[in-house]
Amino acid sequence: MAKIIGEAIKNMPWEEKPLGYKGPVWRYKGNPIINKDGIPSSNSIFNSAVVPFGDGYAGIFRCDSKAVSMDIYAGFSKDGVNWEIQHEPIKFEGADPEILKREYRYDPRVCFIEDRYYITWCNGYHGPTIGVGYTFDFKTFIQCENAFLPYNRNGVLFPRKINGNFAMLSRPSDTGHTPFGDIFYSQSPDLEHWGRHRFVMGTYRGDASAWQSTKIGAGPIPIETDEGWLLIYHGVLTTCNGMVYRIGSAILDIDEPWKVKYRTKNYILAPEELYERVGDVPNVVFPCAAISDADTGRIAIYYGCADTVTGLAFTTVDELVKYTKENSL
Ligand code: BMA
Repeated sequence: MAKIIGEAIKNMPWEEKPLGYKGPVWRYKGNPIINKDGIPSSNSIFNSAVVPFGDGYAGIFRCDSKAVSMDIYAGFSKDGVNWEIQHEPIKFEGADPEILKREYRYDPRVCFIEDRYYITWCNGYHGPTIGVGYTFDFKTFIQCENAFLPYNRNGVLFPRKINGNFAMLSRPSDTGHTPFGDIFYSQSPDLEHWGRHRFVMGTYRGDASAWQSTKIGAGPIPIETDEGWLLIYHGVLTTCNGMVYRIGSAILDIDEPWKVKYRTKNYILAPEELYERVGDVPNVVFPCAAISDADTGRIAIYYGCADTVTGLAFTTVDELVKYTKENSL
């Protein structure tokens, strides 16, 4: 039995796997949990991140407005399923005014480390790069220096220091819709200066695992387990009709996370339901957060659907680790 190394989470969102369902990850019956018009100004709410907070949950949500301006908004929930999202985007303070200038913000991740909640997101600064900020209370938000030069996306922190340094996965990219992309690991003593970059894993060229042949990117904050870091990530295939986003999982070495122990050949979740198939960008499932309970091994995955709404799906650490090991490339 694989074990989560972390906190016990009381009353986390959960549904048992439906009888007869074969896959390692199953959807919440009430999906989508957040609709496109969850706040008055929104065109779509998707690719969003949540964490346990107080006696409930807090989150940072990607809301594209009816002007189709991309920004991030705080929200709160008692049960992790029903959310109240603020009507105004987050206002950051603190950083150098040059860095505080907003171009666009999207695809947030949230990671509790030591005493605060760090937020990373895709931040427009002469092209996309990784924005970094933090909050203690989801009311006041401090922005730090961007982690990297443009162009980069999918910056995902690890939930503790590794070998004495903060650690982040990211995906160097381009100014457009990036027809390539591999996952790298970077280290920092202070969350400002990043270096000691290591290659983690790349696209899979060839027919054996074509769903991840165009680009890949880290999803939720990696989950610490007794088998290594459990990483849930997205993989993209370019078809004659555009890009298709699916979800896979990998197990990374606990002390040297750039060493990949296992990585799924098959996807673990793919666009199948209508709300994943049809939307502003069809055929996209894009995970940005997971809540995991060390006591029961339950994992709840939050993912964007068709760049329009937000879905919830479930697995257990035991099931996903077993699946990843038994179906590894
Ligand atoms: C990526 C990002 C994601 C989006 C995906 C599919 O490049 O922009 O926010 O979900 O494309 O459109």
